[in-house]
Amino acid sequence: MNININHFDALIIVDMQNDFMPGGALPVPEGDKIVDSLNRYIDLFSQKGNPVYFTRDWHPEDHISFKDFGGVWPPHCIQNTKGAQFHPDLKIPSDNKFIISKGVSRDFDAYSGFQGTVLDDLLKERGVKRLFIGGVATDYCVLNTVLGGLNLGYQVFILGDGIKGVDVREGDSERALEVMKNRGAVVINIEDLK
Ligand code: VGL
Ligand code: ZN
Repeated sequence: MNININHFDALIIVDMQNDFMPGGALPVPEGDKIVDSLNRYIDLFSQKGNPVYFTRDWHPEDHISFKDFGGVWPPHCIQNTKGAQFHPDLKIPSDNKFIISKGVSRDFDAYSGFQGTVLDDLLKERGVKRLFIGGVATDYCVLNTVLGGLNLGYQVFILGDGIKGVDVREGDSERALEVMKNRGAVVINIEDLK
């Protein structure tokens, strides 16, 4: 594939936070292994002046997705904790950067970066048409952010070399990829971008 990055393209990096990395509260196996690859995408987009959005899980300490409050997950990504910070090696650019917090109020959870956020408004304001999405977890927040983008009318590319899944059940990430591709998302690698 040969894709020219144009003015209407945006990069979206999903939930690359300490709690989702090995050693964190809700680790994605090898989640840290995609940092270098994501940094290459971040460099490419920021050099061209294209926007880079970083979504983050940003929960209150009594969030409904936590086991003690009726949910299924251990406590993770609690606002203003180290676990909620981005991986220290991720190259967060100083300009063309936007941080999108989700799952911020106690009674509402969001696996999609579009749910309860202004992401769609920010993208539409800029005239963005195509989204390039990577990060974690393939089978949760990447899946739902990709489907959200497709539903809102964006063309979506998945960073094949920049995603990792949890696989609570074996094969979840593979199945998530099939769902995304069936809905029209296209898997690319860094070599496909010009
Ligand atoms: C996520 C589980 C709970 C994710 C967020 O970012 O994929 N997974 N909260
Ligand atoms: Zn969460």
